[in-house]
Amino acid sequence: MKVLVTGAAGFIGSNLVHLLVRERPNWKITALDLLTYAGNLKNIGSLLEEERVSFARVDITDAAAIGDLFSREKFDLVFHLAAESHVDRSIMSSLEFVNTNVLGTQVLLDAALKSKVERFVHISTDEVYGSLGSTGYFYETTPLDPTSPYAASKAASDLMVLAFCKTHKFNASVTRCTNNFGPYHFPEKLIPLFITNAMEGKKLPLYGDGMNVRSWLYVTDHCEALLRVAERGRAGEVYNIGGGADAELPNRDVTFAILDMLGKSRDLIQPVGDRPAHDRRYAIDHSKITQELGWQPSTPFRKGLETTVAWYQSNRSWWEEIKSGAYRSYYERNYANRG
Ligand code: NAD
Ligand code: TDX
Repeated sequence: MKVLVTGAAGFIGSNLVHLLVRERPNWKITALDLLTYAGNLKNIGSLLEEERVSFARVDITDAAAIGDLFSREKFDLVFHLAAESHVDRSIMSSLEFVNTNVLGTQVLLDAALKSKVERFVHISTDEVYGSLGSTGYFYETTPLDPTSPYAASKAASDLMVLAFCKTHKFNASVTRCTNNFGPYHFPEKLIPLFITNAMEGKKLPLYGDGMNVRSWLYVTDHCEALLRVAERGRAGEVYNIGGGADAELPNRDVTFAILDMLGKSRDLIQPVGDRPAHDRRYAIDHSKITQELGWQPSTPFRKGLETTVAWYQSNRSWWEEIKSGAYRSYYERNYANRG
């Protein structure tokens, strides 16, 4: 089985490659990534020593390079994770989001169709559904109502995949997952940013009133779900993937949990100006994937958070290198005008 993982040096992509190497010993894996600011070859470095894992530095918007790769390798299965993924960056500038997330997906679909890829899994997000009030859930049938340029670009790419399923009888599924956390998470996102800032004794910039709710899923649980969808999911179907009831939490409570685990004072919390159009609450109904494919989240939120905190404690050089590099100028710009 020849498998392509796009975005393989990013957070979820690298965790997926680790899982596939562990759980599917006969698969030959091509890990593709452009290595943007968010991609880090160290995330999969040890795996590249295996003969059955190779790395390709390719831009998914480069139709010629993608076309060559697909016709040479004849992949059986594609997991498509490559994306611009950070909402705050999409608010500052959205062109790269449309390029990578929309055009890049279309380029992959064309190449996959032409080279007769048997199965394609498009990794999307619950953010395409927009924002919930204090009750209710997102279902696969919930209308798309994205509020950020990031979410809009993901929604567009989802629709392109589903259109290929209808028009070309292409064998793809779309997954929509809630917020992930775990090892190799780039420290611009809430959980890794707050863990590492707290470890450094820096302030934790909590947006707005801190009561926006996210549903958290430990990244390995997400990757297990993706494997099930790849092997047993149905063509043209959307599968929601989400955390357990214990994992639906306001940002303030997640922040308290991080500070408590690190033995740090709550005085480190700094309320700052809100994110524009900040979605109030995400909550996923994942009963479809549970009923059809037997998947459900298995890592309780607190246990996953303890593992994550421990990972950042024992991999200090991994995130210190990131935080001391080019990422610093983004950090200064994003938090400069929030008061
Ligand atoms: P990430 O930003 O950590 O990783 C994205 C990877 O894509 C990076 O390694 C980057 O170098 C690569 N990439 C970017 N542009 C590229 C291009 N033009 N060509 C090739 N590679 C390129 O993101 P993540 O958090 O790992 O998210 C992966 C996927 O999962 C995304 O599609 C995202 O929308 C989706 N998702 C993420 C979450 C979450 O909580 N992180 C939740 C649901 C869905
Ligand atoms: O400094 C911060 N302060 C803060 O209060 C940051 C970075 C975030 N927040 C809040 C905003 C959100 O309510 O924390 C919550 C989580 O924010 P992010 O980590 O930026 O994630 P979110 O915007 O929810 O999107 C994430 O989940 C869905 C991923 O980044 C997306 O790629 C995924 O699709």
